Amino acid sequence: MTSFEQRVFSGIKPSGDLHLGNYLGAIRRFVPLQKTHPCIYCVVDMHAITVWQDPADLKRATFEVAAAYIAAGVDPEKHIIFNQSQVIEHAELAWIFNCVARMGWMQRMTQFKDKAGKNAQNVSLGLFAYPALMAADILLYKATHVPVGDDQKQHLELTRDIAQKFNNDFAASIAANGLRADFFPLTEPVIFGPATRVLSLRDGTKKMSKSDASGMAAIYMLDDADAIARKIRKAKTDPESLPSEEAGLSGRPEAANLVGIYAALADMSAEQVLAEFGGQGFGAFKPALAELAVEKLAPIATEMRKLLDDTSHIEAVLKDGANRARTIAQVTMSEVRDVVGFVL
Ligand code: AQP
Repeated sequence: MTSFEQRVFSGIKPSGDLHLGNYLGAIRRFVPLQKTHPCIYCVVDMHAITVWQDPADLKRATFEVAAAYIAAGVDPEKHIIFNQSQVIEHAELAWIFNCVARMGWMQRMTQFKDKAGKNAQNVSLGLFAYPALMAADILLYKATHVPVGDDQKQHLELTRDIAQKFNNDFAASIAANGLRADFFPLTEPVIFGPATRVLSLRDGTKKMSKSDASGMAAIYMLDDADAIARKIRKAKTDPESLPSEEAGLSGRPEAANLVGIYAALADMSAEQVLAEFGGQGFGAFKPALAELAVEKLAPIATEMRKLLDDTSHIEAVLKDGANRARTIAQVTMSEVRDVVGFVL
């Protein structure tokens, strides 16, 4: 069987202010993949509305995510940046996947359980169906690789299950239409290195998140140098000094989190960071981390602010990206309609 053309897809929800977790877990990884793969980076606005979004905030956040992609170094001419709702085929394929995915699979999704909490009867149906839409986002482009943070691992596994079940259920029709038997690829997550799961600065049991009520829990991509330094200074830690080896971080989630952030920002391993800072207390480590975070984030924030001051460039990028994404999506959907048996 011939291999699939290698293609990267990933997306971020415009559901609040972007933070260091979004940057280190996802956006930062988007950039080097451009050298080796055609890449499609989406602002997943249809995912954002699975929880209430004020319409004006949704527009502002959509521009912010697109600005972050561009400012971090994604090239919108060589690759594709667009917002999901402009390519309606995402919704169409998601519906078909709602009919392929099983209730039991969806009920196992830990992110739904976390987000719904005790309120499961009162959240939107969209929040429950979210992973089927995510599978559609990826498979519409037959993407082979998806760079994401660790929290998305289970959704990627579900995407593979949906692809496999679609390929099996419709095997005869796929063959009758002269299409390759493995119609949808089994997509690989790209999750490696430090900071694949950045934790809240206030609570080492929770991930850093846009929807955290405390502004001190996250470093936002648009925070200024003072805010970054203040949040790192006040980050929850323990009284011990840093160990010289990674094993010494076990059972110390807050310390491990700060070391992981330093390692990711400096392009080092956690071992290398500890070789430098082992034996030192947080009084010495936190200012070094703050300085590094400002050095790495400030140029991106400056470029984002410039792009957001006049959104006409971003709007043109999103429109052009949507046109190019739609061209690929329409080919897949026309095959899918044939395979499913819809009369054209
Ligand atoms: N804390 C994190 N550490 C590492 N990676 C993270 N990502 C999110 N939080 C962290 C990665 O960022 C990408 C985009 O995520 P998303 O916006 O689509 O959804 P999310 O994971 O639910 O992000 P948030 O920030 O927690 O948003 P809210 O609070 O609105 O739900 C993904 O690749 C994700 O792994």
